[in-house]
Amino acid sequence: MVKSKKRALITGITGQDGAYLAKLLLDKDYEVFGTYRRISTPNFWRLQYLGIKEKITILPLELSDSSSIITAIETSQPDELYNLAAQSFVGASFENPIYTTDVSGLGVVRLLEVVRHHCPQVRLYQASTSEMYGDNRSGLLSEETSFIPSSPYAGAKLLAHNSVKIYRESYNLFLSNGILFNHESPLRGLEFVTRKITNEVAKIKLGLSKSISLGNINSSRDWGYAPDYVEAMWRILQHSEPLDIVVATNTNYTVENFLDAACKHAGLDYKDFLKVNKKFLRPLDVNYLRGDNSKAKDVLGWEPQVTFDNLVKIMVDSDIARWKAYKEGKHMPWDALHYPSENNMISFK
Ligand code: NAP
Ligand code: F7E
Repeated sequence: MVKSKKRALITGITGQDGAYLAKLLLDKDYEVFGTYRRISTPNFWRLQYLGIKEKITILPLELSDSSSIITAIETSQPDELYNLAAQSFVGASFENPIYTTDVSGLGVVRLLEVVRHHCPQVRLYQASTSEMYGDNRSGLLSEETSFIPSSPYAGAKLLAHNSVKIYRESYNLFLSNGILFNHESPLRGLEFVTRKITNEVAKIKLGLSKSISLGNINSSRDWGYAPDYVEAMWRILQHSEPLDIVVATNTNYTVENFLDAACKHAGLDYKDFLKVNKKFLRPLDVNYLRGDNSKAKDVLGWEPQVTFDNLVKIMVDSDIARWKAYKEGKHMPWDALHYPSENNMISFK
C-alpha cells in the first residue's frame, strides 16, 4: 500500500473527543480512520455537526472483541492510534461494573496485544483520566501524585494506564498516557453534569422546562474546553519520547458554581430552578479535582485557551441556539431531542 498522508486511527470517534480530534487531524491533513460500534440507531451526530462525517473512513470496532481490533488496525495501518473508546460515564460504571472493567480496562490490554503483534511501530495515545486520583484532596494533582480510584470506571482506567506503562517498558513501544482532567463542550454527552446543566438552562430560558435536578452540587472539578484538550493529545504523540502527562487548567469550581454561572449568563437565578435529588448521588464520589499542568506547559508547550467563564458561555449559547432553531422548525443533527427525560430513568445503587 502506498502511503502519502499520515494516517490516524481514532477509536471512539462518535464521542465528544473523537469528533474534535478527527476535525483537528483533518485540518492537519491526516487521513483519518475512526471506529464505531454497531448499535440499532446510528450515532454520528457529532461528526455531522462538525461537517466532517464524509471525510472519515469509518470502521467497526468493539473493545470486548479482539478480532475487530485486529481488523481495524490491519485495515487502517495507522501511524498514530488514539484510543478514546471507553464506557466513560462514572455513574454508569456503578451500574455496569463488569462491563466497564471489561471495556475500559481489559479492552486496552486487548488493544495493546494487537499493537505488540500487528503494528509495533505505531504511536499510541491512551485516554487516561483524573478520576484515577480518586478523592485524593492533596492540592494540585500531578504526575507524581498517587492514584486512589473511587469507582469501577477509575479502577478500569488505572488498569489500562498501568498496562500501557508495562507494555511500553517491556516491549520498547511508543505508548503514552494523557491524564486528562474534565473537559467539556457543546458536544459533551447529556448525562455529564455540565451539559445537563446548559441544556436545561437553555430549555428554562425558552420556556420549555421549569427546573433542574442535580445530585452532589458541592463536588468540584477542573473543567477545561475539549478542543483545547484534543490539541494536547496530538502534541503528546508528536513528542520525541513516549510519556505520561497531566492535562488540566490548574483551576477548579463546584457544580453549584457552574450552575450559577450558566444561569447568570442566561439572565436567570439558579435558586429559582434547582432541585437536589438523591437519585443523582453516587455510592462513592470524587469531591475535589484540580490538576497541575506544569509538565504539559514545559514539555508540550500546551496551555488551555478557554477560561471557565468562557466555557460556560460557549455551552449555554450553543444549547440556547439549538433549542431556538428547534422552536423555529429547523432540523439539525443533535442529541437532546431524543434523550429520555431523566425523571423516567431508574438508577440502581
Ligand atoms: P464519550 O463521549 O463517552 O465517547 C466514548 C466513545 O467510546 C464513543 O465513541 C463510544 O461509542 C465508544 N465506546 C463505548 N463503548 C465502546 C466499546 N465497548 N467498544 C468500542 N467503542 C466504545 O467520551 P469522551 O468524553 O469523548 O472521552 C474520550 C475518552 O477520554 C474516554 O476514554 C474517556 O474515558 C476519556 N476521558 C474523558 C475525559 C472528559 O472529561 N471528557 C477526561 C479524561 C478521560 P458510542 O458513541 O457508540 O457510545
Ligand atoms: O460528574 C456531580 C457528580 O458525570 C461531575 C467523565 O468524562 O470526567 C467525567 O467524569 C461531578 C460528580 O463527570 C450530577 O457526582 C452532581 O461529582 O459530569 P460528571 P465525572 O464523573 O467527573 C472524568 C475526568 C472522566 O474521565 C469521565 O470519563 O458532578 N453531579 N449532580 C452530577 N453528575 C451528573 N452526571 N449528573 C448530575 O445530575
